[in-house]
Amino acid sequence: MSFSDPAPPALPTILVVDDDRLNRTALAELLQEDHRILLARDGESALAQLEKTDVDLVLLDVSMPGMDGFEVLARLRESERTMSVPVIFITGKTEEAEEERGLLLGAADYVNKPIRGAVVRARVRAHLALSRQRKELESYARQDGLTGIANRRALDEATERAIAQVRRSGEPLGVAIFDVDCFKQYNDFYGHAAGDDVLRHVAAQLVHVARRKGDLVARYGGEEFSILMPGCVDFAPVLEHARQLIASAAIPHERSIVGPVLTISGGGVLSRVDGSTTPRSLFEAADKMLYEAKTAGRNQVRL
Ligand code: GH3
Ligand code: MG
Ligand code: MG
Ligand code: MG
Repeated sequence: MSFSDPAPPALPTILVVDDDRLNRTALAELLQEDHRILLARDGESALAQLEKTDVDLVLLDVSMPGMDGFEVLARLRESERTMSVPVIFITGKTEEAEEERGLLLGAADYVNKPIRGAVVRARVRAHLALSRQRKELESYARQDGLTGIANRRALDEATERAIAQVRRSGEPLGVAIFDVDCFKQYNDFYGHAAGDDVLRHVAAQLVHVARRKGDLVARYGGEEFSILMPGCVDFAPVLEHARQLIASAAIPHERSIVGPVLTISGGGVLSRVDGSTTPRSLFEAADKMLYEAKTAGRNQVRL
């Protein structure tokens, strides 16, 4: 394989939880050809593995010494990290009430022992496919269709999380809004499709300025973008860098009052959050600074 080949898609990871070694081995052998298999012999070690490893599906025994499978599932559903992982019970408990309980707890499926290998494989495949589709839909729901960056919903959620994070750490939180200057005239003169190209370009450039882990670049609204930088201590250069990147691309904009190239203005706040800080208060403060940048002549940033 040459270095330019794309990495092969990772095999889905399945955690097999059963106190009986023979059962674990049988399931592992059944699935190991096209899955990565992890093993756990009891509920406690299953939960520990799930906390530190990304698992795509769990095959879960019910009767085990210590924590039983029902309790393991209940615990999984309590943690944000694991609450959506599909769980299939594989169990000798064949009573209707037990199967009902497992499904009501949120199991994806309930399979009785002794297992029929081909059926287990098919069910595993079906639930992995469903789970993959759900993840894809979730990710589309947080993505802006035009530019591919985060959308407003993702930004709102990330801002809530960032506020909680910096409240714990005591670090500052940087929030900025950028707005394309004289964009209405751009659309009017160059056409809406060219305007769309500009928005894609601006999005792609902003991604370069806020790219530490934990940073987020989002489309805030029509021709407005936002960056979120928890733990940033020096925010002003970031804003200025964004402004320069767009201006130096020298995209012609004959009808701009700033022109003759396309520019953006930006407003930001770098704040210590307290109990009264909300996403709304942060964006209102950033918007106020943006307004100042606009009235002061555009193609500038204010913090
Ligand atoms: P200012 O410098 O004060 O920001 O002026 P402006 O013309 O940029 O501001 P205004 O809010 O009047 O116009 C924003 C324009 O952005 C109007 C709208 O048609 C355009 N717009 C919003 N969303 C999109 C989009 O998805 N694609 C395109 N091409 N244009 C969009
Ligand atoms: Mg057992
Ligand atoms: Mg605007
Ligand atoms: Mg504008």
